[in-house]
Amino acid sequence: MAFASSRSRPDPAAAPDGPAYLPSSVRNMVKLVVAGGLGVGKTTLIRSVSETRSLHTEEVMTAPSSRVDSLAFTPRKTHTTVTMDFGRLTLGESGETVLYLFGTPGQARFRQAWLDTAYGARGALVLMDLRRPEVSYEAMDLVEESGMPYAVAVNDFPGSPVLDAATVRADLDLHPETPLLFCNALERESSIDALIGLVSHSLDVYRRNTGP
Ligand SMILES: Nc1nc2c(ncn2[C@@H]2O[C@H](COP(=O)(O)OP(=O)(O)OP(=O)(O)O)[C@@H](O)[C@H]2O)c(=O)[nH]1
Ligand SMILES: [Mg+2]
Repeated sequence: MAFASSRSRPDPAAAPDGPAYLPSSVRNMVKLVVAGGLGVGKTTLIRSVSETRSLHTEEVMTAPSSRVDSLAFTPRKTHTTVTMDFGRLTLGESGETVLYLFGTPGQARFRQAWLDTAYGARGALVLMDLRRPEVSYEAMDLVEESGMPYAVAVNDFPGSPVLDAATVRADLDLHPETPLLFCNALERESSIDALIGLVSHSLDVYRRNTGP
């Protein structure tokens, strides 16, 4: 299924009732999670795409936490998500599908918050930093255990190894049906495209499971 979306962020001043209200065109509401290890760009992606002012429960990273939460690859990072991020994005030619985006914490010690945040989601976008793919393995395990459809999105950081899709798929041992997508979480366009890839895949899986 093809999806379009408004590529420019709505101007709150242009809509008298503001973008906080759902337009009457909306027919489908879909909860998705954005998952992945510490610092892979979950909060950044939701901030980039959300058409409403996104919400974030973040705490300052402390000196003691630096012993377990390595910032070697993201030295400018000052905060970490401790419960969730939340944003909204409308898709479709006439704005008929709205995505509710929930970002999860990245660390294993926030597992319960991860499970609570992901509850009821229809799909997951697992972000991957190819400089350190192992930090997202636990999130992939959680997503697989949950049984929800998911796609893997490689987030483009400076210094990321340049690998072709076949190599990444093999390295991550991805199922042939799992979409492998590429994005830059700092950019709205490629992040929306990754979410559209996930939605299309999730729809295919649900249609197949529920029959014609
Ligand atoms: N260059 C580049 N930097 C990015 C990208 N995505 C995120 N960053 C930076 O990487 C750092 C970590 O991003 P976050 O969005 O906080 O990562 P997170 O996955 O939410 O992290 P936790 O909540 O701590 O697990 C921030 O300083 C971002 O600005 C990207 O696509 N490209
Ligand atoms: Mg975060």
